[in-house]
Amino acid sequence: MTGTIVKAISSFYYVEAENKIYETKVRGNLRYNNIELVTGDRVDIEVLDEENRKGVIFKSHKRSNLMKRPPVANITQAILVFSVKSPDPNLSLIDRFLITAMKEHVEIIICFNKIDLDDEKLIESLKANYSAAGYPIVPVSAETGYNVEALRDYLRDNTTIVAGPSGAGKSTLINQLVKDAKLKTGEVSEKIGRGRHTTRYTELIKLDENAFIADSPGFSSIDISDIEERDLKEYFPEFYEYDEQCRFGSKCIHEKEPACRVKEAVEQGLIAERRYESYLQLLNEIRERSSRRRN
Ligand SMILES: Nc1nc2c(ncn2[C@@H]2O[C@H](COP(=O)(O)OP(=O)(O)OP(=O)(O)O)[C@@H](O)[C@H]2O)c(=O)[nH]1
Ligand SMILES: [Mg+2]
Ligand SMILES: [Zn+2]
Repeated sequence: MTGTIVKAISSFYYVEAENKIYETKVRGNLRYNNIELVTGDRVDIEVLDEENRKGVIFKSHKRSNLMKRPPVANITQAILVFSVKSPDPNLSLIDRFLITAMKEHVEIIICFNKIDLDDEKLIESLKANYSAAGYPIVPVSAETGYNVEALRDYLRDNTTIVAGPSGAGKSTLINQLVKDAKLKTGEVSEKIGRGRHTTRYTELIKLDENAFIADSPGFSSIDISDIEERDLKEYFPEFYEYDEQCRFGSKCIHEKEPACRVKEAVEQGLIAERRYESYLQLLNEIRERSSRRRN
């Protein structure tokens, strides 16, 4: 039988096949290949005990993509959840996540949660940062249910990972979207202003034959060291339309070059300054890392 790993806990893999969940382990020969199976992987299993739903994985299928943070394979879409406050959104972390998701050709929806707390209308400047980049932005309150329905259409025919920092409200949101999900949620610590890492595993929930949604553990950092300096600009879609117009054309990395149309667009307010600063910061980070590697 072919199935999908819906959850991985140490050496146990829970595999959904023919609408049943089997508890499986990986057969020895597969382990020698050194492939670490993750949630979302397609696998062939042999059922050892139908009554108790136990089996063994003897083959894993080729992946269409693999994300490291959160660890998940074969997804088509990510709903990136950050709260407008409590905890405050870390913009650099948003940008890093966008890069890693784009790299794996994952569709992205940015979801700003806890709108019910947003007395200062922080959402406006958050939206302004990302509107030129073209990602869909969906403000919601997972607590009150406000605008959660706007996400539902996106789920159709997709395998969606819900990702974001601890405490942003990922599990609360999925509980609103999926009637019997009953995922555990946890309070944000007042003292440190962060979530308590309530969700421990990336877990796929089957919505129908063609749609899955996955809850995932919160993350607080994302490594982008596998991106090359000259490729970084590809991950900032709001730069594309100006790229060719720089004096150095597509060779321009929009940093210190003269007659750079991207820098001009930033000055004209066509590209969010905050995003451009983030770009420069990541550029430096990539450089520092590669010079350290050389030494
Ligand atoms: N005010 C408000 N609180 C919310 C909202 N959504 C979630 N919360 C609260 O935020 C806290 C964290 O929610 P979780 O759903 O556990 O967050 P998570 O992103 O799953 O966190 P981890 O599993 O730790 O990664 C809980 O106390 C929720 O009740 C919201 O829209 N508004
Ligand atoms: Mg959670
Ligand atoms: Zn330029």
